[in-house]
Parts: sequence; structure tokens; C-alpha cells
Amino acid sequence: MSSVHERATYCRICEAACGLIATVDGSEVIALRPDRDHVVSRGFACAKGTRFAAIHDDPDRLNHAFVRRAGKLERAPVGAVLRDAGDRIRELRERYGPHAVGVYVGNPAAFSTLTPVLAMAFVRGLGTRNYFNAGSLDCNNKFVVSRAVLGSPALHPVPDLDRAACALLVGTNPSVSQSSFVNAPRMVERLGALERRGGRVFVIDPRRTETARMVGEHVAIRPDTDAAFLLALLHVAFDEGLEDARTLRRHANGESELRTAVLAFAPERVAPFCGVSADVIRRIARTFATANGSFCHVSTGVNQGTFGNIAYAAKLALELCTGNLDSPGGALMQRGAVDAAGWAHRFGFDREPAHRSRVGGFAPVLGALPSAILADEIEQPGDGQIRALVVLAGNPLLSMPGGERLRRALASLDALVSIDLYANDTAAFATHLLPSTDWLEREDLPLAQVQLQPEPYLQLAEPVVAPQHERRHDWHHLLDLSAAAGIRLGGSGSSDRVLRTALAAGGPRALLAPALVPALGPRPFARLQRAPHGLRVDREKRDFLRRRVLTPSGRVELFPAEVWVRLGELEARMRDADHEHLLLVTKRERLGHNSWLHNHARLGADHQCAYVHPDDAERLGLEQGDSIRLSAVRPDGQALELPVAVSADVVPGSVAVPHGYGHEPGAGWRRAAALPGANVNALADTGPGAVDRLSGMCRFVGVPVRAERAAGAVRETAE
Ligand SMILES: Nc1nc2c(c(=O)[nH]1)N[C@H]1C(S)=C(S)[C@@H](COP(=O)(O)OP(=O)(O)OC[C@H]3O[C@@H](n4cnc5c(=O)[nH]c(N)nc54)[C@H](O)[C@@H]3O)O[C@H]1N2
Ligand SMILES: Nc1nc2c(c(=O)[nH]1)N[C@H]1C(S)=C(S)[C@@H](COP(=O)(O)OP(=O)(O)OC[C@H]3O[C@@H](n4cnc5c(=O)[nH]c(N)nc54)[C@H](O)[C@@H]3O)O[C@H]1N2
Ligand code: SF4
Ligand SMILES: [Mo]
Repeated sequence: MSSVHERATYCRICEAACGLIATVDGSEVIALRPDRDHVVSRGFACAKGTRFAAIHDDPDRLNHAFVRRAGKLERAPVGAVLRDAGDRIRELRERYGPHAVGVYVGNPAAFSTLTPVLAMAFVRGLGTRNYFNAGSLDCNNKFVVSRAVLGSPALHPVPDLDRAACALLVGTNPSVSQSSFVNAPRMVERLGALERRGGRVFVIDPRRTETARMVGEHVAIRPDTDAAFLLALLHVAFDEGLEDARTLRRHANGESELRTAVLAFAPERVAPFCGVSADVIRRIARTFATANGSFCHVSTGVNQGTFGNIAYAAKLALELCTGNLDSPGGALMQRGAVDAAGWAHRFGFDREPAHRSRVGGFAPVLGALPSAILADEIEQPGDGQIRALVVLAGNPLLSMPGGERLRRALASLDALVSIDLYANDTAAFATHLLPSTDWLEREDLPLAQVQLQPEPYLQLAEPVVAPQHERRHDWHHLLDLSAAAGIRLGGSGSSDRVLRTALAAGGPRALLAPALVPALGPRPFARLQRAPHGLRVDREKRDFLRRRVLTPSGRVELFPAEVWVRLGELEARMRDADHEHLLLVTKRERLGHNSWLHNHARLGADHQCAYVHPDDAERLGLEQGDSIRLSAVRPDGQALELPVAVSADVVPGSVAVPHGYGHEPGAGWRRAAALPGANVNALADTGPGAVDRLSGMCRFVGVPVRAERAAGAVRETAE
């Protein structure tokens, strides 16, 4: 008798969380296809999701645990490696104190329901201030700005895609990425529908992207100038009396400071800096302010620049001032199935710890210090120096700035524990490797995204197959590692007991059920099991401005001083922009995901190029396929060489380079390790000077680089 059956699940690679149907034969996943019955994705999924069985079955997967002895990795039982790692952590903490052990949590952890909870409990248990995550590489500007403007780092508007009449996309390429801070599969299709309804879509991007080719009007902006562009839109809105005076009066503070600030950003002044004409700026501002429902979605291309705080504050101000914040067709403030923001606020979980980083004195954001100081915290001797690092679902060597500098720092650690699907590039320096389950082996709910859904829903994905080999859930590893190291989860005996008892008695569901009861009733999991393709939860009232703003004043704070401190610097940059160097911009690829998924021919792209405009190519004497040498402008700058792709799609003066390449020869993902390519983050700066004081964000966008023709393609080299 055949045991072939089907099971509904969802993909946990990116924020779209597309519904999938898995065909399973015994313990084998034979196929994954888009789920046509999914309540939101409705048959949409990309090739990464439908080909994920190749990752699940990859012969290079980390299926067992390893420990390094005398320089060589040796396989050992998981329990033994956990004990050994625990002993090392215990010794180092006893000898050097709690800050000697650092933790880095990477992006995929966010797609697991329990991992973030256990990771925070583990960090609190260690009592270390040296906790880092991908937030300072990605979106911390949004957290700090929302905290100041709306009262909580967890409050963010999402585009009302299906009702809007005007969409402004700034620094996002949803055709490739499905964007971020929004759980909206089929976004480009829905933007196309918006246009067919007679609405307008503007794609503000230094590259004519895959998205810009499919929808809307492309506005080619110079890199790292969006804050000025958005302030110019506000300038026009105020100047032409297009603001919603009633909303401002009833719900906002700081209007007059904002009005004063935007005076300096008249379209005519901003135009030469942004490379966008004053006419176009005015037209976009008028369209946005007068359309029957507008949103402005600002994403990573802006977050990763210099002025991400101002840009996000300007975006929120633009939406509020034009009456679009939490208004149908505009930028919705969703309550979602679980009101995580309100709940965290009530219990004080959104308060930051009081500590500061040793290097640079930075305040944590969501508990985490800026990643761009990790190398310094490891290398700088003294009290509190990091001696051991636990890396969970991350690949800091390639995702953080630093290149050689960071490589040297990671190699100098006394212990590096990597908990991952693979022995990734960072793990080439690991002393302990622990194998994790993937999402086909795991139960999850899209809890991190519930307040970022234009159409609120929940879905319970039960494991499609049992964990293979010796793979274990990340939360399970953390539970055992903390016990082995003598650490109390959450930092106290009682929190440790609560977590362990709940997980032992009812598994993850015991912990989660109470949070789901308000939306789903007394037996939430039974209800979710009856809705395998997802369950829509409609609890939405457009009551945000009246009831749910969490600032002390209960009003939207348009002009918190700390958010706007770099305004003077922006004005100075506008007067004195760098036209001498090429400015770096980011580029994601359709296949591949940050540094991972490169290990399979049908998933990862197989070559990395630097994209430059024909004018720049000509000036530099470069032709398609030639090698370009890019070097950081700073004194100790590193350099790399890549094949060049000449493309009129990128704005003159910029160079677009995908990240996540330059894999370590010693990594366990053998195909990936053999790919050509270079770590573009060798060009990005590290150290306290490279970090935004408020958000801890480092900079990947707008980094000035020297460019010249090179003789041949080689790996990244230190100068
Ligand atoms: N296929 C694929 N999908 C992914 C990922 C992946 O690696 N591959 N990564 C996932 C992750 S972790 C994230 S955070 C999301 C990110 O998803 P998005 O936020 O959509 O980010 P990107 O796809 O990087 O698109 C950023 C866009 O910003 C543009 N840009 C660069 N500099 C500037 C600038 O100065 N101004 C403006 N206006 N635009 C600029 C780039 O040209 C690019 O088109 O994607 C997720 N989805
Ligand atoms: N130049 C440049 N640099 C960037 C960016 C950019 O646009 N340009 N983007 C930044 C952004 S937005 C992000 S989010 C970061 C990402 O930074 P990271 O999260 O540090 O890096 P990833 O490459 O996503 O690596 C994820 C790792 O997690 C593993 N993994 C996947 N699923 C699981 C799981 O379920 N459990 C465990 N334990 N491991 C798992 C993968 O095998 C891989 O090794 O990179 C940042 N770096
Ligand atoms: S867009 Fe692709 S990677 Fe993202 S959730 Fe959907 S199937 Fe997965
Ligand atoms: Mo990200």
C-alpha cells in the first residue's frame, strides 16, 4: 500500500509565507506546489519555496553534530557536543564574566515561532550585553522611529494593496524579494490590479528593477538621497495646502517643527541631489496627497542608507499628514490575530535594557547591539571582550560589514557554536556545530507577521515530515545548551521553570495557546487544524489614531528630536554630494536568499556581477564581462574584483552588487563554496564610526567606492 499523501503547509524563507501543498511518501517529501486554496497567497509561490525539498534533502546538509579537536572537526553525538559547548561557555563565563559570551541571531530565526522566544531567554540567561541580530543590517531604523513616533517598535503600517489608489514604493523590489515588513504574497500582481483600477504606482529606485519593469512609473533616484526626496514631498503637501488639517490637529504633535524642517527641502533644491526633476517630485506629491487612498512603502534600499531614520519618519509623516494613516486604501495599522504591540507594551517587553555597548557606547535596539561593532567587541582587549560566540540561523561573516576584518575576528574566538542547517561560511571557524531542523520538519505559525498582514490570517503548519538524521529544533538546542552551560532561561529560576515545564508538558502549543484565544476562541489549535489553508481573522477596526497610539501623549509624535538629529548632516550632504566615486547599491537575486540557498543549482544563482551604467563603463574603459576592481575609499579599505555587467538600468554614478557571495573554502556547502564571487561587505565599514547612533544600523547603500578596470577575476583581497 502506498503511503503517499498530501499536506498543506507554508513556506518560511521570506515574509510572504506562501501556502504550499507537500506531497509526502513516508518520510520523503516528493514535491511542493503552490496551494491554490490558501486564504491569502491563492496559488502563488516562487521557485525557492517549491524547490525547497532540494534543501531538505541536500547531501551537504548538516545532519550530525561536530566538535573541533586539534583543529579538525570530528563527528560526535549531539548530546556530547552540546555538553562540550556548554562546558566551554560555563568556563569562559566563570573566568571572564557574562559578557565574554556573545550571541548572533540571523534572519531565518524570525520565521520560526518559538526560536525567537528561546533565543531571547537564552541571551537573558547568559546575562550578556553582547547580543547581536540581523536587525542592524536590515531594519532597525524602523524599530527606533516607530518607537518614537507611534510609541512602540512593533507598530508599523502596511499597504492596503487591494484598495489603494496610489502606491509609492521606495527602496523595495517585491518582484524579487516579496519586500519586507509586509506579509503580502502576489504584491506585484496586486499593484498591477491597482493600476488597472486607474491608480498610480511609483517605483523609486536607483535601478530599473524587475518590479519597475512590471508595474508603475520608475523614478531613477541617486542612491542614499531618499530622505531628501520624501521631505520634498512633504514640502509640497504643506506648500500647496494638501494636508489633512483635521487629522493633524486631532492626532499629532510636532507639526510646526516638521513644517519648519521641510522648508529647506523645496523640490528645486532637492532635484539635483536626488537626480529627480522638481516637476516629477511635485507631480508625485500631488498625486499622493489627492488620491483616494495612498501608501508609501519604504524598505531595505532606504533602511540600509545613511538617513534611514529620517526617511522612515518622513514616510510616516507623509501618510499621517495626507490622512492616509490607518485609513482604508492607505497605510493600515493592523491589530492582527495577536495584538503583539499592545501586549508587549502592557507587560513592558518593548522596553530596552539599560546597558550600553563597551565599544562606542551604543544603546540596544530590541535588546541587540549594532552588528558593525562585533569585530571590535571581539578584538578589543579588556573587560567584557567577547571570547565565544553562539551563532543561531545566521551567517555573519557574509551578512555583516567587515570582510577580512570580521574573518580575522571570528577566527580568533575561543569558541564559536553554530546552530544551522549547514556548516555555513561562518561555521568554517566554528568549534561546535549543531544540526537544525528545517521548516518541513517543524511546526510553526506566522506569528511574527500577524500585524504586518493587509489581510489578517493565521495558519498552523504542522510538521510535513519527522526530523531527519540527528537534526533538532533550534529551540530544543537552546534548551539543552543552556542547561549544559548552567544558564537559567530568561535569567531567573522561575522563568526557566515556566519555560521548561510548559515545553515538556504541552510542547510549543502550551506556550502559545493563551495568546491566540482572544482571536480564535477557547480551543485555538483545534480551530486552526480545521483550516489547513489558513484562517482569516477579521478583527480590524480603523481605530488606531483614536485608541492604539502608544506614545505617552497618545498622539503621533511627528518630530521626536532623536529621530531628526541628522537633519543638518542631510542638508550638508545635499550641498556637497559625492560625485567623484561610484555609490554602492544593494541587489537581491530571484533565486538565492542572502547567503544561503546557493548550494543547489536550481536555487542559487551561480554568478555574481557588478552592474554599472554604460556612461560609467565607458569612462572606466570597461566592457561587458571585463573585471572591475572596487575598493573602499576609507584608508584601510579592502578591495574586490568582479565581472562587470553594463546596464542602462542602473543610475549613472552607482554600482549594484549582490551580497552573500565570497563563500569560504572551508564551508560545508560544497557547491556554494566552489562558486566564484566576492564578499561585497568587505567594502562596507565596521566600527563605531560606521554605525547610526540611534538605530545601530550599518550602511550598505551609498557607500562610496573607487572603481577601475582590473586584469582578471579574483577573490576579495585585503589592501
Ligand atoms: N529572492 C530573494 N528574496 C528575498 C531576499 C533575497 O536575498 N532574495 N532577502 C529577504 C530579506 S532578508 C529581506 S530584508 C527582503 C528585502 O526586500 P526589499 O525591501 O524589497 O529589498 P531588496 O529586494 O533588497 O530591494 C531593495 C531595492 O532598493 C534599491 N535601492 C538600493 N539603494 C537605494 C537607494 O538609495 N534608494 C532607493 N530608493 N532604493 C535603493 C535596490 O536597487 C533594490 O531594488 O527580501 C527578502 N526576500
Ligand atoms: N551587502 C548587503 N548585505 C546585507 C544585505 C544587503 O542587502 N546587502 N541584507 C542584510 C539583510 S536584510 C539581512 S536579513 C542579513 C541576513 O543575514 P543572516 O541572517 O546572518 O544571513 P543569511 O545569509 O540569511 O544566513 C542564514 C543562515 O541561516 C541558516 N538557516 C536557514 N533556516 C534555518 C533554520 O530554520 N534554523 C537554523 N538554525 N538555521 C537556518 C542558513 O543555512 C544560513 O546559514 O544580511 C544583511 N546583509
Ligand atoms: S515568495 Fe518564495 S521564498 Fe517567499 S514565502 Fe513565497 S515561496 Fe517562499
Ligand atoms: Mo533582511
